Amino acid sequence: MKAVRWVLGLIVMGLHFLTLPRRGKRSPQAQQQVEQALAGYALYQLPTCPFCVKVRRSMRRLNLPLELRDVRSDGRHRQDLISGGGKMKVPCLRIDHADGHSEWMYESSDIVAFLEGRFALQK
Ligand SMILES: N[C@@H](CCC(=O)N[C@@H](CS)C(=O)NCC(=O)O)C(=O)O
Repeated sequence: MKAVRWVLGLIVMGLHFLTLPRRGKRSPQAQQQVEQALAGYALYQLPTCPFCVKVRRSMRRLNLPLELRDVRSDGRHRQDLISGGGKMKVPCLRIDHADGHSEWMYESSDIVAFLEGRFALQK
C-alpha cells in the first residue's frame, strides 16, 4: 500500500511539474500588498496529495507565495490542524484574523474559489 501511494505520488508530482501553470503577474506595488495580506495565511498540506497540488497550482496562477505547512514532516503542524481545524485532512487553509481568531477552510475547491475571489489578478 505504501509503495502504491509512493508511485501515485511520483506520478502526481511528475504531471504537476510537466504542466506547471504560468505564474501570474502584478505590478510590484500590488504584489507587495498581496504578500503583506498573506502574512496571516498558511496552507496545511502534503507535497504529493493531488488535492493539495490543485491548490498549489492555483496559488501559482495567482502568484500567492503563502506559507506551506507539511503535516507529515512536522508534528506540530499536524497537531495544530487537528486541534484548530477539527480533523486531519488536507489541504486546509488557515486564515489568522486581526482580532486573534483563526479560520480553517477545508476542501480544495472551496480554497481555490476563495483565493480566486480574494486575490484575483487584474485583467
Ligand atoms: N474533498 C477533499 C479531499 C481531500 C483529501 O481526501 N485529502 C486526503 C489526502 S490526499 C486526506 O487528507 N486524507 C486524510 C483523511 O481523510 O483522513 C478536497 O478536495 O480537499
